[in-house]
Amino acid sequence: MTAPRTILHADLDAFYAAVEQRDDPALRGKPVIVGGLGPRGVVATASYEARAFGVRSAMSMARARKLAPGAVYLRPRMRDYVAVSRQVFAIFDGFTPLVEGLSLDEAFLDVGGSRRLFGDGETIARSIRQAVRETTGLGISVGVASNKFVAKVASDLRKPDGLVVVPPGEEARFLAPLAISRLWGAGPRLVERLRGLGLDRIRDLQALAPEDLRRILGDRAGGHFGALARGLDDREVSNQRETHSISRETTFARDVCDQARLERVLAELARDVGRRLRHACLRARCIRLKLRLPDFHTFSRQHHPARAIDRDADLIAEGRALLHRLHDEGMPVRLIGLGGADLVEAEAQEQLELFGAEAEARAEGLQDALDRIRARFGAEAIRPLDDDAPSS
Ligand code: TTP
Ligand code: MG
Repeated sequence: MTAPRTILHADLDAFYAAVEQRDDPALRGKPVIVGGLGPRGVVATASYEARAFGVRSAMSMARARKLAPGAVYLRPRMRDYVAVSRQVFAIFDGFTPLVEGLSLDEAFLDVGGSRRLFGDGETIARSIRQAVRETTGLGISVGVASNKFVAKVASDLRKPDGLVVVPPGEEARFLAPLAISRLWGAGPRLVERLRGLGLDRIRDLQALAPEDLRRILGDRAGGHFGALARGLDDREVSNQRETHSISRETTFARDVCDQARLERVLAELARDVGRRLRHACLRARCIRLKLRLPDFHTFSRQHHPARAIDRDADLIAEGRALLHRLHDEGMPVRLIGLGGADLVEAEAQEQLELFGAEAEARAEGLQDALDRIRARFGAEAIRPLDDDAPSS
């Protein structure tokens, strides 16, 4: 047996709002809500004081104003948040080369190789929390575990300013009392369905034989949730910044001829590619579409948009245009794939300021919100693409 890994998940507390409170002492201890202030604005985040009123990320500003009329409302200052994010990632980088950034304020770190230099997982977590506090003045919650999933649940459990360590071997016991919605990929529909069967806590899934869970959820989802419920997850921490292309493809159970359906699947793929690009703070200068026919002949076409892109809508539009160049209605397709290549660092904020348009800022904010919703509820993380169910 190989030695257990040591994985940290670190996530700043109420990130944008915390920066605002740090920079304006008058805001400390007060409900602060950061987001789009226009008529269709969305909450990016709320300080923990504002969360007490029920305000949450991705909620409409209109609703937030009803819940917390006395709160301080601010628009995001992305340039400052990006600067803080760089400081925090520089701290992470000081402890291990294996840092996988998930967004500006959140990363997985594999610190297994750092023990001789910096101590065990808990020691490193404490050092990181202290360094972040000293360097940026912000609180960061950290989970320490033998894998990514358990580390992520752990970092979230005692927020804000939490440190939760799950020793190797304790994963299942740690997860047992928690809600099934904590399982990566468990969306509201799945949670409802399981609740209908009297399954509410992770321990209820642990108590089922793996075959029974597969019978209930199907092979793929059953296997996935059965493993997660037991605290098993072998995904590796990968430094995504080294990626040269990001792509997704899917093979259909039965060949698909219908172009409308291909477009729908392509949109799902584009959204996934977009989410991964944005998480890695990258944009694609080249978009590639791949089609494989039933006889395994494989074709691809690529296009260089006028500027590097990372937004779902842009990726979908590029993918569609390529599909129309490559596919005639009625032509059977076995596999479809979409990828972004020729990747460049996003520097989204500089761009934002250059373009200066508020619409742009709002589009970015909304996109971020969508990513977060998916990251949390991740329905499509488990929805089989070849079933092609429309997302709503
Ligand atoms: P999160 O880490 O999800 O949230 P948070 O740091 O504000 O609060 P906590 O981690 O303590 O729960 O997201 C980090 C930042 O990303 C957040 O400060 C603002 C931005 N964001 C959005 O713009 N839209 C969203 O829907 C979410 C969830 C976050
Ligand atoms: Mg956070």
